[in-house]
Amino acid sequence: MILFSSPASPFGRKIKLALYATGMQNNVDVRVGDTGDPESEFKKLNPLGKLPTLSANGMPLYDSRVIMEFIDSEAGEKSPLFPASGPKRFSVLTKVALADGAMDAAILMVYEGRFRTAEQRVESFVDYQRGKIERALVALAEQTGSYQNGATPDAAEISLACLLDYLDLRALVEWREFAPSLEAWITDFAAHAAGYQATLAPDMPPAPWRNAR
Ligand SMILES: N[C@@H](CCC(=O)N[C@@H](CS)C(=O)NCC(=O)O)C(=O)O
Repeated sequence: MILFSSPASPFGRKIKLALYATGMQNNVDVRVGDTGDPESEFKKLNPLGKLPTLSANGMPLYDSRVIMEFIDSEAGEKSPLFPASGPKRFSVLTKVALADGAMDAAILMVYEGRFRTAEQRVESFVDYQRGKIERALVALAEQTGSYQNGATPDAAEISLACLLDYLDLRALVEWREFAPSLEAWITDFAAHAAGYQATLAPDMPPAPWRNAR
């Protein structure tokens, strides 16, 4: 299997952490996809040109939620990613949608700076996206208890960790203001979730739970 991602992609990191959580991290060849290059190999697999994209024995899979489902099904009954059925399953799926939606808003804030000049910047658009992130953080903190030390993370916990670290990487929103309880949570997550340090983006700002790189 080939995973196209990029070192800073929070959605790509979800997949990397899911591979660790299921013990499948060595089954995948991770390659860098360049979203800015029209000729980048992964765009032949994913016409949307988005990362992550997985080639599973030739079958293209995207987006990150579909790939998470694929990893879950490959891992079989022992997969920690999604409860099999019932309210617990839909609770995890909805938390994933919430954290992923905040990451989408964060990416749009980054792209506002990347694709528009300073004169073209639309502040109301940036504020609109920031509002989504801030509300999501409050809700995620309300919904998230302590991380179960030693337990492998589920898909919702993986998305939440990727969101918090991406907000720090791009310095988009000071999440500790809106979700102070998540600082203890991510400290526990970082200490116990396999692959946490190995999958951090380069150039992450320091935090007590991150090893210096
Ligand atoms: N809903 C998608 C979002 C993926 C996404 O936005 N990825 C970013 C990189 S982190 C990307 O590929 N951006 C390029 C683009 O939007 O064209 C998923 O869950 O995989």
